[in-house]
Amino acid sequence: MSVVYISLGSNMEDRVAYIQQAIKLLQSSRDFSLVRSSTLYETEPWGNKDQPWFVNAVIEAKTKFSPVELLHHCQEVEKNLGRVRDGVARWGQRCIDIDIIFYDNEIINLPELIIPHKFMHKRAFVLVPILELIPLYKHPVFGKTMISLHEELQEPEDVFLYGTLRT
Ligand code: PH2
Ligand code: MG
Ligand code: MG
Repeated sequence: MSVVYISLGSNMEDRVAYIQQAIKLLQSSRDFSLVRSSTLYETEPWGNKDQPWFVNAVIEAKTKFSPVELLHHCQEVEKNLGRVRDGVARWGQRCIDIDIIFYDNEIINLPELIIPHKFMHKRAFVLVPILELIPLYKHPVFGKTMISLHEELQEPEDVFLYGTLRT
């Protein structure tokens, strides 16, 4: 079994419901079990500011999936939730984003999958929730704890406590 950290985010419709639903669907596989989750945060958009604010959380899970299998599992859940149910198929629209942040201490550089997540160390919306779970864990590439990476953020986007998950 491997220990993984996964970031979830939504900025459409009922954001919390999408995150709850995503966690439920992730757990529908025998090869994936939730260990614990961070609280929920309401977060200013990072990158393109011209979009609604997000709700974000990070979960810790145990899995038998390989990294690429886990990616496919996450993508399958995104696909299941990403469908706009208004009669018109709009496959491109996404209301949930599920990103693998860490997979054990592995460093993976495949065209389809980069672990640790390429931008996690720049994002308050990932670092703040992950601080609740593994403050002293050292980033496998940079060798710095989550606390130091968070302290080093230059102009962090706003992140506010929003509530707790039902798991
Ligand atoms: N996801 C992005 C880009 N920007 N900003 C916030 N606050 N939360 C996100 O989940 C997020 C983002 C691309 O995946
Ligand atoms: Mg993302
Ligand atoms: Mg993604």
